[in-house]
Amino acid sequence: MSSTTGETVTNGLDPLGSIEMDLETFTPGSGRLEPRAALRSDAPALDLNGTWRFRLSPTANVPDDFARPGYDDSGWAGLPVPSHWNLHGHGAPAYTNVSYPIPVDPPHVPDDNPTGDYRRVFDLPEGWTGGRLRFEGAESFARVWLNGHELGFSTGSRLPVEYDAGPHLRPGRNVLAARVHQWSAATYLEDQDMWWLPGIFRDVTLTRSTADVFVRASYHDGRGTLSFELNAAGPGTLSVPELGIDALEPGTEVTADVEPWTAETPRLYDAVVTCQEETLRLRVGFRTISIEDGVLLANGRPLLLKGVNRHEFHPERGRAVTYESMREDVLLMKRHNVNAVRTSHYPPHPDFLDLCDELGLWVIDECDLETHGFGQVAWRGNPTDDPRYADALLDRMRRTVERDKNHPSIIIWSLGNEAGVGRNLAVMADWARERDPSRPLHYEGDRSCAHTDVYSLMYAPHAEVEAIGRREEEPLDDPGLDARRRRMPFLLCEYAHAMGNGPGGLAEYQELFERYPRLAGGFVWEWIDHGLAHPEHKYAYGGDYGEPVHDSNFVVDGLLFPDRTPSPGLIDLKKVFEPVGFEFGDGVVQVVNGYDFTDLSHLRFVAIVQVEGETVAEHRLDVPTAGGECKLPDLDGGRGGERWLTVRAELAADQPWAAAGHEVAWGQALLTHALPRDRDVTVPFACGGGGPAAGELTAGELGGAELVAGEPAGGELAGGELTVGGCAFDAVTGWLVRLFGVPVEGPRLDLWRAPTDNDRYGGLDGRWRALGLHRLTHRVDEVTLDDGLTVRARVAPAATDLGMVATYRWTFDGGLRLVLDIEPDGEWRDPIPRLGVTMSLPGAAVDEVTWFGLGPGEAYPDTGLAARVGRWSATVEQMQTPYVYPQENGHRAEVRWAELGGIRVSGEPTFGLTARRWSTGELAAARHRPDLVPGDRLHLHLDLAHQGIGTASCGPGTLPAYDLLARRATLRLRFDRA
Ligand code: IPT
Repeated sequence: MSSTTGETVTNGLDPLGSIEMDLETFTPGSGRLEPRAALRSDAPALDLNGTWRFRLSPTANVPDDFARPGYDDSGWAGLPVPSHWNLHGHGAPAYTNVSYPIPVDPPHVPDDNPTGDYRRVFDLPEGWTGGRLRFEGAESFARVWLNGHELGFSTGSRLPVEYDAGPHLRPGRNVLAARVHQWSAATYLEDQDMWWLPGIFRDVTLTRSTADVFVRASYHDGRGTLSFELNAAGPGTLSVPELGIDALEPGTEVTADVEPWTAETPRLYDAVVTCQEETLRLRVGFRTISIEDGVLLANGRPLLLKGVNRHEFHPERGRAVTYESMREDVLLMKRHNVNAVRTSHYPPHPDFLDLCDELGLWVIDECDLETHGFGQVAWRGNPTDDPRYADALLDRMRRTVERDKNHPSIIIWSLGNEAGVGRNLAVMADWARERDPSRPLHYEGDRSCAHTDVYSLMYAPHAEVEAIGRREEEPLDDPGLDARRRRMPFLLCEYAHAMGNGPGGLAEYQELFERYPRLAGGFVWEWIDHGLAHPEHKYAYGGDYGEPVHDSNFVVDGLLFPDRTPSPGLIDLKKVFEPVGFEFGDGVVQVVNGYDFTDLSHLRFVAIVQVEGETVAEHRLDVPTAGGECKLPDLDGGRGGERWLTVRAELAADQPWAAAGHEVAWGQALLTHALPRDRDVTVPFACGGGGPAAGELTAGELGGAELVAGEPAGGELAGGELTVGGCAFDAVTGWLVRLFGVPVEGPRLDLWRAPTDNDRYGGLDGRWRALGLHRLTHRVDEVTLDDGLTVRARVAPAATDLGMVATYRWTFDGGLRLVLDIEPDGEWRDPIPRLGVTMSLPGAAVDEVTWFGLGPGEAYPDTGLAARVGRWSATVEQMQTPYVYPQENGHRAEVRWAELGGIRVSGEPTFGLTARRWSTGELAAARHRPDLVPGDRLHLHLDLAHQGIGTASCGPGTLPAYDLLARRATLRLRFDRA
C-alpha cells in the first residue's frame, strides 16, 4: 500500500497497518508451536467444527475489533467450519492452472483481498486446563485470537498449526476468533492447478494432547525392527501386544518376527505409547523402501507403482472433504487396481493417509508448494530461489514430514510440484534427509535431480520413457549429476492426462513399466474432475463464475466424473493395471501372477463360454496359487455362431475394500468364428431396366409400398422413388429415404467428430476446422441402376480441392447391403477424425440398443482396453458418456450387429456404432452437459475407423499407429428388419 506523498509506507493509511505488513511477510507464521505428528490420543479434545459466525470483507483493511469477546456479531452470517466461504454464497470460486490470479509481485498482494472474519463461542468443560488450538488447514493466511488475545498467525494452507491456548483459556465461555485472508505472501507458494478456495477448510480442535512420536519400523526377511522417538512432558514407553513388545524405551530397538506391510498386504500392528499425561494409539506397519542398482524396492522386492494423482475434491464441498468421500476414493482406487497415490500437490487431510495405511496404497506425500506462475515471467523472482522465502519453504517441508511421518503407506516425500529450481530446494531436502533417512525424496521440477533420490518426469512420451528404461537418456551437462541420476529409479509423477475422452496410450506405457526394472511406474493425471456443482451448468469449470483470468475446463481432467462415477478412462486403467494376466493356448491358459508381493490364493477363477454373447457354459478353473498353466475344460458345444471364452479372476472372499466376487482381472479368447451367412439370393433392383427418371419427384409422392418381411421382391420405380423390400431411394439423388418403412436421412459419408479435449488442445481440431471437415458438401455425380443401385458422389469441404469420392453400392437380398468405397481425392496430409457414414431416423422409434461386439463401454483405437466381446444392451441415454465438457463420446467398437428401432445393422465384418439424440454439430457446440437437448431424430454413426485419442491436451498425442490417415477404404454394412 502506498501513501499519496510518494513516500512508500506499509502502514500509512490506517492504524491496522500491521495486518498489511503481516500479510506480506515472508515469515510463515508467528506464535506457533513446533509441528508434530497427527496422533490419536486419549487426552481430552474439543471438536470446534460446526457453525461459526462469519463476515466477509472485500479488503484486509477492516478493524479487527471483532476479536474482542464482547463484540456483537448478531448481524453476521453462519458458516460451516470446515468449508470454503466462496462455496457458501460469499464471493465466487475462480480457477487458474498456471497463471496467478494476482499480479506476480511477491510478497505483495492486491488491495482487493477477500477477508473472512470468523467467531466461535465454546464452553470449556468443567475442570479443563491448558490445551492447544489446532487448525488442520486454512487458506491462505489465518490469524487467531482467543478471548481477545492474539495467539499468532499461520500460512501453509494445507498444513496444520497449533497454538498454545492454555494461558488464555477461561472457565466457562470462551471466544475464538480468526481472520483469514485469501491473498498473502504465501499465495505465491500455492499456485497449484485447482480452484482458488479460501477459508478454514479442515478441522479445528482444542486438544490437551502435546506429545509427539516418531515410530520407525523396518522390515527385512521376515524380521521387523522397531524403535521410536518421543517428545512429551515426561517419560513414556511403547508396546505392541501382538508382538509381545512391552514397554520399549525411546531410542532403543527391538526386532520381532512380523508380517510386512505392503499395499497388497496392509498388515498393521496396534501400538500404544503410554506417557505420563496421555496414551497414544498408533498402527505400525513394517516395511523398508530402498534403491538398489537404480531399482525402487519395497521390502527388498521391485515395486511397480500403478498410481493416480489425487487432489482433494468434492463438487459441493471443494477441498473440505468428508471422511466418507476420502474412504470412497480409496475404495474406488483399490477396486480399480490402483496401488499408489501421489497427494498432488499438498498433504491431504490426515484421515486419508490412515485409510491408505489401512486399505493399502503406496503414497508419495507432496509438500504444499507450487510456484508455477513464475514460469510465465521467465522464473524471475521465483520464491524457490529467493532466500527471503527459505524459512517458509523449510517450514512447509517440516510440517509435512512431522505431521505424516508415522504412516507406513508413505514411501516417498515430494518437495512440491512445478516450483522451478533454486537454492531453497536444497534447504528442504537437506532437512528432510536428516530427519527421515528412511524415505527417498522426489521433486520433478529440477531435471538435474540434484536434491532428489528418484528421477521423475511428467508427460514424457513413450519413446523417452523407453530410453530411460534402457538407461540411455540424454546426458546432463554436469557429469557428476548425470552419473548420479543414471543410478536412480525412474517414475512418471504425472502421465496419461485423463481430460475428457481418453487417455489413450495407457497400455503402451504399462508395457514399458513392466519391461524395464528401472521404471517404477507412474501416476495418471488425475483422479477426479474438479467440476463444481452449478445450478445452470450442472458442473462448472473455469470462466463459469466470470473470472477475468481462467483456464476453462482444464480443471476437469479426472478419471472420475465430479460425482465420483468412473469415467471410461478409469475402467480402462483398471484393465491396464490388472495384477493377473492370461495367455491362451491350445486347451490351456497360462495365468501370470503380476502382484509384487502376494500369490493368487485370494482369487478364484471362472471360465465362461458364450456364443454370440449368450452364456452356454461356466466352469471353475483350478489355477496354481503361484500362477502357471491351467488346463481348460472341454469347451466344445453344439451351437454355431461366434464363440468366446472369458476367464475371470475374482475375489474368493470379502476384502476390506471389495466383496467376494469382485472382478480383479479377465481375459478373452476367440474359440470359433461365426459361420458365414447364407446370402446367395440377390433380388435385382431394376424392373424392366429403366433408369431413374429425373424431375418426377414431389414431396407428396413419398411413401412407397411396404413389403411383407421375407417376401422376395423385385425393385419398383414409382413416384420418383425406387423401392425394394420396404426400402426406398430417391430416384434422382440416389439417397436412401426409407429403411423398412422407417423414414431415414443418409447414410452419407462423414469425416468429422465433435472434437475431444485432446483434439482441441493438441491442435487437430483447429486443423480439421481449417480444412472444413465440419462442413462437408455432397454432390451426387452418377446414379446407376442395374441389379443394384450405385451412387457415386464427391464429398468435399468448400474452399479446398481436397475431397473424397464415395461410391455407394446398394443391393438387396431380403436385407439391404451397402458397400461404400471411399477414395481420397487430392493430397490429404493431416489425420482425419473419422471415416464412416451418418444417418438419422425418427427418435421416438428407438429407446434401447442391443449389440454384439465390444462393450459395454466406449472404445476408440487407443482406448477401450476394458471393452470385451459380448452382447450388450443400453438405452440411447446410457450410451452417452457424460463428459463435463461435451465432446465426442460413446463409440462402441467392433460391433458385429446392432438392433434398434426394429432394424438390425450388421457389419461385414464389423463397424463402429454411435447413437445420439443430437447431431455432431450440436455436440460440438455444447459447452456444458445441459446444453445437449434431445431432438426428435436419432443420429446414427456407423464407422469404419476413428482417429485415436492420445493425450495431447497435456502430453504426447496419438501414437502413429492410431493415426487415421485418408486412404482408400471400404465400409460394408447390411440392414435387416430386426
Ligand atoms: C502439470 C501440473 O503439475 C498439474 O498440476 C496439472 O496442471 C497438469 O499439468 C495439467 O492438468 S504441469 C504441465 C505444464 C505439464
